[in-house]
Amino acid sequence: MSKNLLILGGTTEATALCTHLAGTDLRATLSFAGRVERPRRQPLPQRIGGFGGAVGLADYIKNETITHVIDATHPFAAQMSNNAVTACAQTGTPLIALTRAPWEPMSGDNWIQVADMTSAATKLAMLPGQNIMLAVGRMHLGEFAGLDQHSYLLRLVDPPQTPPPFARFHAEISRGPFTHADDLTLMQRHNITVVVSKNAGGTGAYSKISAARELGAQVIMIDRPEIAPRPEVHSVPAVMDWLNAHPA
Ligand code: 3Y8
Ligand code: NAP
Repeated sequence: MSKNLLILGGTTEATALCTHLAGTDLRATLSFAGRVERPRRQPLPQRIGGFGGAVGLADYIKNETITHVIDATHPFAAQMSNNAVTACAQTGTPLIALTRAPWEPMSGDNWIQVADMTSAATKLAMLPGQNIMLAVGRMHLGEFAGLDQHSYLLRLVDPPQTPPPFARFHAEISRGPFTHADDLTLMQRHNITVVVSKNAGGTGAYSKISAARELGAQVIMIDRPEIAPRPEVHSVPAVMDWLNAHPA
């Protein structure tokens, strides 16, 4: 039977994999959650929207005769990744995760590492008024509501449908990947003193971290959530080697 791949996407690495696969004769479908208004066009057939939990994903795998699943989602997309582990175990489908290593603090960095979004908000609550770059996306702004001693620079993929829960904020509407020079200019313009960031890893979001180092700003770095064990690789060639070692 010929291979029929399902790629769980939404990251720079997923885009690189899709671009590579488009140049092969492998059949592949890219899947997005449908979180943003206009996901970046990719050179593969794509589907948008949830599957309906691990059960729905297992049904999709069976109905579409998927032979391999490649989880190239973001390290904070823990629910999707855990569902993929469950559904692939239930259906006996080979699964590989294409991930990127967490960022590590470097000399000159001023990081406070916290376990999760709630702990990041607790840290902010203890600080006197700061100019905060809150670059954790739209879905978690509510966890920082009420900390109005601060002013906020919010970076969002789409314009917010409801006003963000802050007294003083500026919403920067832009999607990455971002560059060091642009983030340095943006953060200087807003006199940023603290950056709140997920430990996303990879290159697409690192620019705010390197810019913070240059500006001497503090970074509240949020550790990744736990994900069930699965085989992981960090590059497109390693995914291709894995596919060659796992015939349909
Ligand atoms: C919908 C699909 C590519 C992929 C690009 C990467 C890099 C740029 C940096 C900051 C941090 C943040 C956020 C971020 C980055 C890449 C990558 C990455 C962070 C798109 C995309 C989708 C999403 C969903 C979106 C979340 C949000 C998170 C913004 C496409 C652009 C903050 C994560 O409005 C919302 O609901 C946004 C939701 C999940 C986190 C959150 O909780 O709000 N990503 N981002 C995917 C889907 O529907 O399945 O349009 O390309 C993809 C990318 N975002 O191909 O070049 O690889 O990480 N995405 C974080 O890391 O903290 C921005 O501003 O510095
Ligand atoms: P999540 O919390 O792990 O997933 C919540 C639900 O969204 C999943 O159970 C699934 O719904 C659906 N879903 C998530 N990713 C999907 C995909 N690629 N294809 C189809 N359905 C998907 O995920 P998230 O953190 O909201 O991330 C959503 C998407 O944005 C992912 O593609 C991720 O790669 C991308 N992204 C996320 C971040 C981040 O910071 N979280 C950053 C950059 C990109 P069902 O249960 O109904 O199947």
